[in-house]
Amino acid sequence: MKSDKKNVRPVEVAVVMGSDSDWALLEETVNTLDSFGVGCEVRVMSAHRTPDLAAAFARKASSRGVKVIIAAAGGAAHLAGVVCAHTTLPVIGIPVTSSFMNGMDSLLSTVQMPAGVPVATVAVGKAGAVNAAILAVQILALSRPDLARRLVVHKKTLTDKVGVADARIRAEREKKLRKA
Ligand code: RP5
Repeated sequence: MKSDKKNVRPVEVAVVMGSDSDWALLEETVNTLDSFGVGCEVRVMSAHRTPDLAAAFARKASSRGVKVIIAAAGGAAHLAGVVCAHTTLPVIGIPVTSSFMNGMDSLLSTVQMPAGVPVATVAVGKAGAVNAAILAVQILALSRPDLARRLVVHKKTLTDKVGVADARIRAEREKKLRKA
């Protein structure tokens, strides 16, 4: 498919959000996809305010070369479910933190899909925004050895960070005990 002009990579992941008020969170998703070198497109559309656009976008996504759709919404968070209703592509749902129940409403609206129409729902908030991108990369990596290698490096980075944190906390504790 055509590349985004600012992004020469082919677009393989579509990131859609229910409102531009979700963008601060979704930037985490896009930054994570960028860090893996995965091309994405970013769109604002709503299950409630632009239902025809959301359905048409989902129907055409596969023929445009999109392989995974990430959909984020808050409150009565139906966007991922509506998108999923109109495509056979894998759909990952991000529940956006909301003002009413801190995202519990978004979580349940996104995750409680009926049998046959799965939305792979990630955690509420930043962890979910990052994990949605990583899950999308893991799906793409099934047929992309370069991405599979990047995921191995990513895992090692996580492990190394814990090692550094462990050493720091133990050193601080030993220092405190020596002073006592
Ligand atoms: C949802 O309603 C959006 O995804 C957003 O999280 C929430 C509030 O939207 P705005 O009123 O800020 O546009 O559809």
